[in-house]
Amino acid sequence: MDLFSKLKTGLSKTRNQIASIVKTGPVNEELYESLEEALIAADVGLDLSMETVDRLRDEVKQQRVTDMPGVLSLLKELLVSDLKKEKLPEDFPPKPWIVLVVGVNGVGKTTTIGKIAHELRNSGKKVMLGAADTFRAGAIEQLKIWAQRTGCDFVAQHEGADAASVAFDAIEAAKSRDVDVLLLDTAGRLHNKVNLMNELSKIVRVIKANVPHAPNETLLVVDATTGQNALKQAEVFNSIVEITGLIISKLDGTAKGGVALALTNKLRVPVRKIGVGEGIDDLQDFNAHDFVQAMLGDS
Ligand SMILES: Nc1nc2c(ncn2[C@@H]2O[C@H](COP(=O)(O)OP(=O)(O)O)[C@@H](O)[C@H]2O)c(=O)[nH]1
Ligand SMILES: [Mg+2]
Repeated sequence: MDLFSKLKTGLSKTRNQIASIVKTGPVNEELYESLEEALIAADVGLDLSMETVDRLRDEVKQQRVTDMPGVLSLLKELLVSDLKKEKLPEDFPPKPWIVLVVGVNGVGKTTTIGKIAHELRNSGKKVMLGAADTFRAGAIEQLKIWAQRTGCDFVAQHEGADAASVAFDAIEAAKSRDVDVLLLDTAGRLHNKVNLMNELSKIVRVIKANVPHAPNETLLVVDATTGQNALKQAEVFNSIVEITGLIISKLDGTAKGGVALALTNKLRVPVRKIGVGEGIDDLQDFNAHDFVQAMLGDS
């Protein structure tokens, strides 16, 4: 199955719901209510769903659209433009480019790092993985396997080591080995917010002190299957580190995609990538147009 098909499978529930609404008849208040319900059910969030449908209603009036396909294509345009609220990444950053990857345990950080490393290696970059999730030995080992699989340099200490000290080692090594991109894995123990905050802030301090232009990206990974819970996670992490981009993982395992809209709206940062499986190639660039198409379908 190609990647876009996987994404489409993940978003099929939302699409089917939209399709059945579209079949139900005339453009009237009931239609708007159904669309609002569908967006809420797709995890777009209550406020944003209402606001989106309000804007849709205005657009429909203004453009004098009277048919259902016209309404749907206006909705798609609105959603695509909402998903493009992006700050563009720096294209040619000075080396090493440091990407800090954060998120709650189990959302797919380490796997995503492996997939990104694979992409970067394919584009000819020299990549290093730093194991700043020192909480479990298993986490270090897991990242090491990804490093071997993708042909990346790897820097780690032992289980329980100071995460910021691992970051420091990795930065030093990245500089001396002329690495293009250093990807730093971190632990995400949300149940202990003070520890999490101390650990992540310290890592960021160490990065900034040693590479003034970094971190170039701080990516928050969220698991799409957690739905609106992802918003709470985003809020917590964004209060600790400045999130610059989002990765939505496990979109192959969910019927809902609206969380992408909800998160972009909340943090005002773009979705950079989406995860659509556990394999090395199961990472897609986020394309707002394709995403909305997969969510709403052709109906
Ligand atoms: N189906 C699916 N599984 C994923 C995806 N990304 C990660 N996983 C799985 O989620 C689990 C936790 O991933 P891991 O990278 O260890 O999460 P971490 O604790 O945040 O580092 C693993 O079993 C991964 O294979 C994805 O996009 N789709
Ligand atoms: Mg991990």
